[in-house]
Amino acid sequence: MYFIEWYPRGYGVAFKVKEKLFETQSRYQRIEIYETEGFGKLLVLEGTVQLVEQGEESYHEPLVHPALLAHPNPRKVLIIGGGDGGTLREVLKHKTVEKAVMVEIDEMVVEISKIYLGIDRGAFDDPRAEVIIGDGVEFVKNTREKFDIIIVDSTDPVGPAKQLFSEEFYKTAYNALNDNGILITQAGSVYLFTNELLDAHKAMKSAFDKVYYFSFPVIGYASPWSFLIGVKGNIDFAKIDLKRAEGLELIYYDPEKHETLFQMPKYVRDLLEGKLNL
Ligand code: AG3
Repeated sequence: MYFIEWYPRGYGVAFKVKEKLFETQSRYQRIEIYETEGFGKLLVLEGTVQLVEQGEESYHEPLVHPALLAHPNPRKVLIIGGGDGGTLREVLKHKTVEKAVMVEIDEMVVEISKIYLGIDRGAFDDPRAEVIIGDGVEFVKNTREKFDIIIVDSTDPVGPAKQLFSEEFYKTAYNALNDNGILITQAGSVYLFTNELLDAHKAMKSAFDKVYYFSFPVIGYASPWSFLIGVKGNIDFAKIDLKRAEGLELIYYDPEKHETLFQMPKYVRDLLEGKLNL
């Protein structure tokens, strides 16, 4: 038995699976959990791979740590999405963090992840964590709180997540950041969602003072995967505080080699920099 996620142009990512452990239709999406042969449990939303237990750090580490180490003193962090708790877990590894608010639209994802995955490894019970079930777009628009970091751990830019890649959202997120702040988002497969990456990059550029991008090979996704960073104020995302990286216990992202994050296939870099058009 196999689970296959089909990307455009007939490109597939497949896992051999022992069994389907759970399936339901929530208010927002189809949720499935499989037991794979070699990677532990697999979480699938709307037919797209969200994570495999053995390898999820290859997504959560680059999503969280470069931003938290580039910021001089990240105390308040907002996570949009991230219902499985992996992002929250990585954020709370940072001692500077006093409060991490996670706004997830689909309560079922949180509940099912607690039962079948447990990858939050206790993060949901951390006194610094606050979980809100609600729409991240609305939350960012209406909140009076300001954050040092906003992390968008969303599904692909279709359906409910589409708004999270728009200029309008990035502008409201900019306002919800402190004077020096960073927003980071997953931005899709470099080769197979290039248009979506370019659109999100353009939208972010019209909202933020500086925009960075990087790619990372994520287990279970059509790699390399892209990440976009919007900076409010004057933070240099290319430089991190190595001292604060001590003791983080990382597997994939290597703070000592932070500069290697920024490699991007040449034609994609040219597209992003406007030197080449599709
Ligand atoms: N967030 C989903 C990233 C996008 C995956 N897309 C895909 N496979 N087509 C992951 C949630 C983990 N916290």
